[in-house]
Amino acid sequence: LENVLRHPEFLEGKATTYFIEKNAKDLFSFETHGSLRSSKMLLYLAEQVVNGPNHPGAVGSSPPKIRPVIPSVPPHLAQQQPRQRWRDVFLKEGPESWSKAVRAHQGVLLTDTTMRDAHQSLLATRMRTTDMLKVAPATAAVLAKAGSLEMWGGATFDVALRFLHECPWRRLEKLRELIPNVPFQMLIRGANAVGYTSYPDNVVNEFVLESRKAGIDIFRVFDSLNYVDNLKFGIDSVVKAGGIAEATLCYTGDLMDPTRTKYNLDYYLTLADQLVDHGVHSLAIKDMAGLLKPQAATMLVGALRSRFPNVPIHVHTHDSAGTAVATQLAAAAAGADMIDCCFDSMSGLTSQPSMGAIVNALHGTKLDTGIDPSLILPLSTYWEETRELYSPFESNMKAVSSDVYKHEMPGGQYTNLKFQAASLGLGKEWDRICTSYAAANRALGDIVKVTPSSKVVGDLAQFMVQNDLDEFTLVERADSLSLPSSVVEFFQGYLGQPPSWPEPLRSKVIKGKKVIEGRPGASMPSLDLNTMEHNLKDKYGSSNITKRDVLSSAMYPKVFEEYMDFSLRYSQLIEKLPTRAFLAPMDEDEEIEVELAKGVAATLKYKAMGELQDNGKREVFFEANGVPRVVEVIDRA
Ligand code: BTN
Ligand code: 3PY
Ligand code: ZN
Repeated sequence: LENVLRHPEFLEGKATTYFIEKNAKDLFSFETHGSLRSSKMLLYLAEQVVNGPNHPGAVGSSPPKIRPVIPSVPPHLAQQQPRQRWRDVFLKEGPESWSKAVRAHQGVLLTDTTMRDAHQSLLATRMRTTDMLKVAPATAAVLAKAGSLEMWGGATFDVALRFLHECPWRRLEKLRELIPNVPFQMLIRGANAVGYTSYPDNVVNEFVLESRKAGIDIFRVFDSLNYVDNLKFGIDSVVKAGGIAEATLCYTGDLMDPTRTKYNLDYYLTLADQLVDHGVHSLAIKDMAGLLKPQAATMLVGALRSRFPNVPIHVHTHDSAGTAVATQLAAAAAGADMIDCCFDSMSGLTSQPSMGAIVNALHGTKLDTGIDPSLILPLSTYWEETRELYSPFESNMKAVSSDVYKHEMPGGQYTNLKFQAASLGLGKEWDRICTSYAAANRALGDIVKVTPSSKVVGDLAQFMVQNDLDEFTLVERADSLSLPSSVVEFFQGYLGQPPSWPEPLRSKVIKGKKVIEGRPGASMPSLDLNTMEHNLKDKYGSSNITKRDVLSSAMYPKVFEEYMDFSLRYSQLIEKLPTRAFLAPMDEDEEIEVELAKGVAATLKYKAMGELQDNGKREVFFEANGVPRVVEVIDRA
């Protein structure tokens, strides 16, 4: 207390909400021996015991008490120098040489999506950094010859901050330390960066530059409407930052269906022409919903291969209807250089195809992936056991479904929307929502559906079910409806320009409203990141805010603020809690180990909870390294 009273900020009357947190190092010696931070961690555990878990979307069963077996680094690989081929070529010779080397390589290169799209598509994006770090050394060894690891971007950025209460940048930095040899790849929503709306150009440019500095090598740049001006802007941003610019064609519709003329071969080739002319290091086909049938992959990859002999082609798909392994094998046979898959136990359903299936299928052929098939299983077992811990976020999807050809919902959106619908009381209406999703898509002019345009379609679909509308009554009554804001903003042009606008619906919706022509970022004023940094430092203390935090805040102001409040209240150590203890209240006498600092571990045991006191609080009893500790928390029941 004396330290507080003598502190200059306190004496000047400047001590506000965050005074203690900001100045903890001066006021207490706690930070050095970690006991303040471990008290904060106990507070988190105690609150969870008294008031139950607080994890929105956790509707499945409680996580079991298991400790996944961490795969060891195979000894024969541990003795070798880390194989650095693909990352080395890029780092030493630049992105153009990387493109040439990839084209010259005979086998097909794998991208492992386990740490990004697989858990985004199966587990509501909830995989925590700690569970990735445990398997990182073995991954670096086993996947040393892989083309890349997709381990960042998409929804992971938002979900890490919002629900996992951890810093996405730190995830990237730590994984980079442990996996220096394999190229890291991120998914970036072009002008929407890793958010749901358009951001000022300077925010996207700074974000890409920082991502590059933090360790991203390959940037898969897409636009949710395949809008070429947004794509070109994103590509320029990556090229300026010195990264590998992988321009993306989002795949929708059905190339094999001659009646669907909007997204035909000519559409994709024309788009690819514009991107390749602009200058790209790689071309991706992004099949976010799993609609790319094997024959369509043969046709599309084949056509792109002969048109662009020097550009690497990279294919991404989902297994929603069950075709994904076949699609990737067809893509590889037609000349794709890189194909996406993930560890077997995280594959299938709305996720990517199985690595084990692909590696074994191609083993010994001229398209051999270079990955040793016998080394995949220990990692797959690790992910299988780890996945168990995330049982609260499993959807109850038991099998693939060719229904996806009707609704065309992206894999990552399927389970998410199902949960959203349930929380709006529309759980029993899921079939209607799927039908309505298809109708909403037609009403919006048959657009590419991927974040954020997929959210527009999903919001409209739910609105149509709630208001008992079909695509015809929607248009008829559009003047008088209060449509979801995402839908209105889409029509105003805030996401950019689709190939065509549906009329008369658009005119009815935008009547009297501001309309954006062309690329939204072009007319947005820059965000003053320096002032933002200054303000954040003022609020949270200068040692607590980095340039990367400023970018998190620029994209997600409120989420970032909540993340900071959470970490100041409970400390950043929460990200080191074992996943079961993070997600569910500890049982009596359950013991966990947490690494407080490098080489310093604490053993925490929950003992008991006291009676409800008159002040509405309860005491919660723990042992920390055998020493009794008591934490008081408010009982909110
Ligand atoms: C896609 O568009 O391809 C995937 C959709 C991803 C949806 C993510 S999951 C978490 C977040 N919440 C949403 O409503 N959408 C995103
Ligand atoms: C995302 O944007 O998060 C996606 O996964 C798109 O498919
Ligand atoms: Zn995907």
